[in-house]
Amino acid sequence: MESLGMSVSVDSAGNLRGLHQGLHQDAPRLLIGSHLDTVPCAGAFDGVLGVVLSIAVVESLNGRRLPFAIEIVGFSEEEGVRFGVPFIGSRALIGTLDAALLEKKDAHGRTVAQAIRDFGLDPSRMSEAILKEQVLGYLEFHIEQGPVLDELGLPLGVVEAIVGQTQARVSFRGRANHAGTTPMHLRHDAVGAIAEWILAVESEARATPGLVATVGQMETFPGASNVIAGEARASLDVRHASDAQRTAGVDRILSAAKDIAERRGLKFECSVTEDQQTVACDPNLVLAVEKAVAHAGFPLHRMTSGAGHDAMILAQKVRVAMLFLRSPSGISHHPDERVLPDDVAAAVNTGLRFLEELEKLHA
Ligand code: HGY
Ligand code: MN
Ligand code: MN
Repeated sequence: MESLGMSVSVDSAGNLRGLHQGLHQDAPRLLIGSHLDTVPCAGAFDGVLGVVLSIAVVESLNGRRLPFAIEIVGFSEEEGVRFGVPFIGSRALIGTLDAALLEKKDAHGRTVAQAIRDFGLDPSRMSEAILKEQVLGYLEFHIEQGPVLDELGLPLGVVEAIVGQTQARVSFRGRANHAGTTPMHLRHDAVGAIAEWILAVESEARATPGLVATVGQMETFPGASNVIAGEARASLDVRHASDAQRTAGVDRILSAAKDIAERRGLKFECSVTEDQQTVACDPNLVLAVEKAVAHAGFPLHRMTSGAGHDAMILAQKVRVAMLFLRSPSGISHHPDERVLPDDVAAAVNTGLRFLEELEKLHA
């Protein structure tokens, strides 16, 4: 970004921020970008493609100034893998990265604030990360991460809404005991209970159209092969385009857990770490993205995002829209995640057309 003459900084949340000045000092600004982090054993495109693609869009301006500034943001810690809470970087821009979140601990007991200091940044200056200028909106470039565009044979998708999500941590606590001497009818086996519950999670989701529910992480304690597990902990990720359907699904899944724990003589606990509503993209911004796709010569397809994005958080303060790129074979959060170079070129071209659309509106 510096080689493009952009001023670049890293804010107190670790977000990478590059500014391409507008024609006037106090020009409003357009935000574009995505996140820099990803998940374990991931592919090479979730998040960071959107940041690099944004830089390519600014590069294709060849230094031209517009009636608005362009700020490229590479968000830190969108996935929530380390601290169990997603969207940490983007919360800093809207001023909700609060003291409670800074005290969240990772698996090694290090807090968000300590991780920020370890990175050489100062969490006490977090307020400087908050958006203060007049913002025209935020356009996020991102791979679809699902099969829709690939099955339709389309390079690009225009996102209308991003589905809401519930993230939670659950634990089943029974009684550890000797694996060899404890008869089956005297056991309060935490792994047996959580295994039964995980199957109930899957059958609930299968039975509810549009509901997806995932247990991606699980730990058992004490974790020895000849000890009946006294405790089992797991993550829960539930999503649905309708907030009412999502919360009803979560309620059914959690009451199934309570029934299983009661019947097996265990204690069940749950703490919800994220309850993110479904977010609608701004209709006018979506229209501008659609015009840009059409002017760039590509077919139009509106869609909903099953994946969560920083745009959900920015939407609390500014207008947002997203442009999706096709995910060949619909794979993501996996080393086989791919993009097609022609689709990347289509997205850069569309990004440029989008700037021209905004230029017409703000000349
Ligand atoms: O989990 C998600 O939807 C995104 O990858 N953070
Ligand atoms: Mn992701
Ligand atoms: Mn992502």
